[in-house]
Amino acid sequence: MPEAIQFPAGFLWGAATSAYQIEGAPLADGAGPSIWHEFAHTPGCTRAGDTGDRACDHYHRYREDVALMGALGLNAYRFSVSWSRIQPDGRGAVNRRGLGFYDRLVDALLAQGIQPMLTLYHWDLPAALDRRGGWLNPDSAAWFADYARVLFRALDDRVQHWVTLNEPWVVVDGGYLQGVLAPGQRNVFAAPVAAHHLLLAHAYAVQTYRAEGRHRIGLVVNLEPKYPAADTSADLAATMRADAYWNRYYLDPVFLGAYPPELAEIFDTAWPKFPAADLEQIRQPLDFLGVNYYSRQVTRHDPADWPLAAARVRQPQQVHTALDWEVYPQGLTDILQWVTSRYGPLPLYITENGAAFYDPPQASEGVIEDPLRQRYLRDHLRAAYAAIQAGVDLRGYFAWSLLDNFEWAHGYAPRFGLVHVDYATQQRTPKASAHFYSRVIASQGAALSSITPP
Ligand code: IFM
Repeated sequence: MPEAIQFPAGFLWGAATSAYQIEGAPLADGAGPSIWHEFAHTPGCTRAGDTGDRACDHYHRYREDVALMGALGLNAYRFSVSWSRIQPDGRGAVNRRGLGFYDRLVDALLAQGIQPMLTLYHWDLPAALDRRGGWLNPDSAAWFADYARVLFRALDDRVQHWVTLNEPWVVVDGGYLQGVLAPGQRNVFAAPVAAHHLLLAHAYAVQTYRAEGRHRIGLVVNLEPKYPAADTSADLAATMRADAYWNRYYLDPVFLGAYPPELAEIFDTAWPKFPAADLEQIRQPLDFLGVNYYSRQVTRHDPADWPLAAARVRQPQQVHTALDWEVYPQGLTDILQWVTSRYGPLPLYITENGAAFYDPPQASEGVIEDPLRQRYLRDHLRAAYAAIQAGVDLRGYFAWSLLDNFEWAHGYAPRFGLVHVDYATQQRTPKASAHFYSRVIASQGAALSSITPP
């Protein structure tokens, strides 16, 4: 166990959410529908037909939620903006009432001493743009930059951390390759095109920010370290393919100006020839990188797996979350060190980390014990600290998530929140893990050495 933990001064202690997962009221005040509104309202797409229509009603209760963050001692909050609240048709006219919501949210955060980290795109593309092909349309990068400019002009006087895209890997894998997330396409020829346009959209937004903004902008990726199941050439090659697809697909173009060579092998005839000028453009210097970390993958060669021929080997001796994700804190240290060594020493944030567990029933009124989540938090924060000690320039940690919320195709069943939400009454109750996190924050991490969750 590490001793005398003390995170650096200025470290951001936050929690993260996203618009469609918590806001509710998706069509309020002139907003247009998003692809997630349409996907969730299509029978069979989400568990039990759950939708984000009400979610945590954060659109109406944001002041209460910000007060809760203040009470827990957070000094940062990562949230996303719903594009179709700002531009109901995805392009052109700006809806001032939609913008007003985020304007008030930012002011409320700053009044509590909480730094906003704003994500421009967390999966909820305006449905009107999907009608035009969505991320498959080469104009999508310019649409995104225009939308981003509206927000830079409105909020950069108060927002110091901007994120272009959240987890482009999930957007493409779930939305265009496997068809399990909006917009629900399952097309191996479409997926690499959508990925390329997302990367261009990211780059155009960064370029726009350099002209309009005066703070910091970065990208958020989900990373999952890959370890070979056995020291055989087949498993080692499978591990490299999985690593290329999950971890290097977006980072290599952004930082090195080239796609990983394994992608042409994985996509085979579906892999297009991309213009060299696009890759030059995608390589825009960033102010920081956000890493979302949940688990690792022990990988073996498996010809039945599509498209990687690389399967996950379950580790039965390990704790798994309610979504069956292996809990593996060491992977967080490993992946942060890997990013630093492969892409250079750049400021990093852990922009998401957390776990869905089945919380035990409330023992008494207002008390929700969640020992597994407390332990998860403790062990991952220790792993983050180990990365700092190993030389990683880690500037902050955002727990996923502040509130229990809409977990996409899984609906409301998995609960990731530090704060329990009773969806019938919308009552918020901080779980024991929230109180634990509070103590960690108040002691700048020192409590991680001494507090042992049950
Ligand atoms: O809920 C999601 C979030 O929207 C993106 N990252 C992973 C989380 C847990 O699945």
